[in-house]
Amino acid sequence: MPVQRFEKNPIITAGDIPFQVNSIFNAGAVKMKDHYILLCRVEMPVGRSAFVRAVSTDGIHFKVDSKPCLTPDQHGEWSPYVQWGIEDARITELEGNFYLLYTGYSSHLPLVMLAQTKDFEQYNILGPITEPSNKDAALFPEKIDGFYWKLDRPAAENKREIWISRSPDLLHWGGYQFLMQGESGTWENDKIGASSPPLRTKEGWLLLYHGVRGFGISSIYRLGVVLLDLERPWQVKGKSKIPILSPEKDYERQGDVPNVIFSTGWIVEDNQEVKIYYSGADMNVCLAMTTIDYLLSLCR
Ligand code: BMA
Repeated sequence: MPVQRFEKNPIITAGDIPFQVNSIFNAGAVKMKDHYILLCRVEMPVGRSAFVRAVSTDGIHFKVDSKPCLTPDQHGEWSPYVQWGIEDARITELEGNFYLLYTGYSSHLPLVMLAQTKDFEQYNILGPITEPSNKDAALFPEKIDGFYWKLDRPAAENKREIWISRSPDLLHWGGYQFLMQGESGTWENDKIGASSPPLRTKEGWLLLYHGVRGFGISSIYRLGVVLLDLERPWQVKGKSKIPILSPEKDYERQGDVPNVIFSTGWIVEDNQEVKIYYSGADMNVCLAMTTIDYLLSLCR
């Protein structure tokens, strides 16, 4: 099934939040027992972000908690690295825990933070797992060849590529390898980054990523899909030739950052139905549906 927007998008906007925010967007997504959990970024009136939880029984109608569940203030010794906000959590269920990889933003520039939770109420903040400048990090949901693996997007000079690295314990990382870069002169010309955490399929690890093309003062953010080898996740097996989702609707074209489709979470059911949670124009949470078979067909 080609990617289809939910007809009543957006599913969450600032008006649904029981406290004052500028915007709500870029939600990490996971299914916990029978509940769909979104960990959404809320930009507070001061212009710095925190996370709020939203819960649903059908994956479409979400109730947002009455206050943020994770804020920069809770970061103790790591506070200097999140002073300007925490952004864009990507959630991976791994060995009975949920891990959040998110951006810590401060005068030191963005870096990747790691936290662990079992219930989305208590969070164990484990600290930075990259130096700045780095963001768009996502953890694989299982060990491969005895190691944990993550994707991220270090920024060096004008390079904005996805890299992969491994760790024995989730805290110490090494074995850095280049994974992929945007194709010049196309929709992903300027930069790319991992969107939603890798999913195991029979043909390989399936990953959503975003590609950006800049036009002077503005940029367009779109989504693509890529397939990585199951045993050698540093090898790209195939990727979509064209974007799977591009800004078209008013709620994707108009907002704080126009012409942005950005995703940090998806949920798969029965190994087939895919719910992609994404945001339009950095202003809302939207839903699009597709299937694993369709996404795999784009990568062959
Ligand atoms: C990226 C991140 C996202 C944001 C996107 C579009 O660099 O900062 O949080 O949604 O840009 O503005």
